[in-house]
Amino acid sequence: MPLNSYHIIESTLREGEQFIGANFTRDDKIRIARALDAFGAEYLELTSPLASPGSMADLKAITRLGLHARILTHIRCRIEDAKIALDTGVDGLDVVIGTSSQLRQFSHGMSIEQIIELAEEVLTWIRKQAPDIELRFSTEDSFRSEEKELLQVYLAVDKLGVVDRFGVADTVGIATPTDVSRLVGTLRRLTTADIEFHGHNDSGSAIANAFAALEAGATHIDTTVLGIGERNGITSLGGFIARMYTYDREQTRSKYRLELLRDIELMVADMVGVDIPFNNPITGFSAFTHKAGIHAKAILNSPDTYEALNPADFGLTRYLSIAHKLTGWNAVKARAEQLGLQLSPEQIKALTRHIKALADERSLTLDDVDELLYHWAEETTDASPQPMVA
Ligand code: HCA
Ligand code: CU
Repeated sequence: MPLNSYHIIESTLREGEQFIGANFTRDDKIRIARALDAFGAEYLELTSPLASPGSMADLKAITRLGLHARILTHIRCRIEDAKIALDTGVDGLDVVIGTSSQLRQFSHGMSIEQIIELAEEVLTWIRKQAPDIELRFSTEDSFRSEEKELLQVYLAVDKLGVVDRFGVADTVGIATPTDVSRLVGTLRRLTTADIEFHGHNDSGSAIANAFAALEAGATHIDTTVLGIGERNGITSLGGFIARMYTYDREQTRSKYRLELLRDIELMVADMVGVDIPFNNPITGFSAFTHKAGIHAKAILNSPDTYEALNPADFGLTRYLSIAHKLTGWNAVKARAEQLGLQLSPEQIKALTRHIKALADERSLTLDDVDELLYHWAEETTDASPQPMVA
């Protein structure tokens, strides 16, 4: 099924600031904002100006950078918050209020009726003050809220005709793709505004859930670089991009500057004191390495046999690992060619057997294999080269 055209709401400067290791300076925030803008993120969401005086000053500074991306800030459903946020020069407000029984009981203490009343008052007030501002209304912990009550809230707000977008949030990361599909699909049928999905990754489903949201009619997806956020974070920008690229390569390549992804991740990882995970989509260190001989052979013939993503599109290169017992002679031959060495097919096959036998005894490095290749190539004039002990 064709997906709606969608937009990324990049929240590294809001949700990402809630990551335990994050303490962005003004300069950090400006570098992140510029990098994400260059990447092509359509929106940047920033921490509420009410969080601290520095947050307010940073927000104002970023609205003045003249970026392509629209600048949003995230506020509680309160007129006082909206008043202050509107003075910062942002393009849009993301208004949120908790609707689950947990949040109603332990956070703000309001009933559904009171939530509806407040939302109506605040959203109408904002729209009156700022007819052109982009206005989003979201419920926090949407997936642990009673569906009936949740719909009461969204339908009441939809009737006002003042919001551009509804948000749904899997605040504690428990939704399945089917849950997301159902809720987003229901909102799609019953309401008229765009739909944004914000999904936490506590059970590892954040990327799949974001995709399910798009399939069900969502138009905006929240991401952060490396998925950083509260606890273990939300849908990661890179993971989401990998998901969308494998769904529609050409569209993804034309929407975003994919070759910038790795540097953006390295920059943010450095700022928040983490490494890029080894199994990260696209940029994890093993994402484009191939090991088994069977894989290596096919990759040498045609990389897309075992690569759904072309590393070159991300400014990356693939790596064939050959120094191990699962190696194959095609891979060893390719390495010999890379080194400019002349070895007969028989020699390559014999050397491959030798590498496997050695690897059964101890772990090998590429240098070990290269040394063997050079040694065998030197002996190439001899009738029977003697295996060197590496
Ligand atoms: C939080 C709030 C939020 C808000 C999401 C949104 C969440 O708990 O810090 O406004 O769409 O996960 O519910 O990040
Ligand atoms: Cu969140």
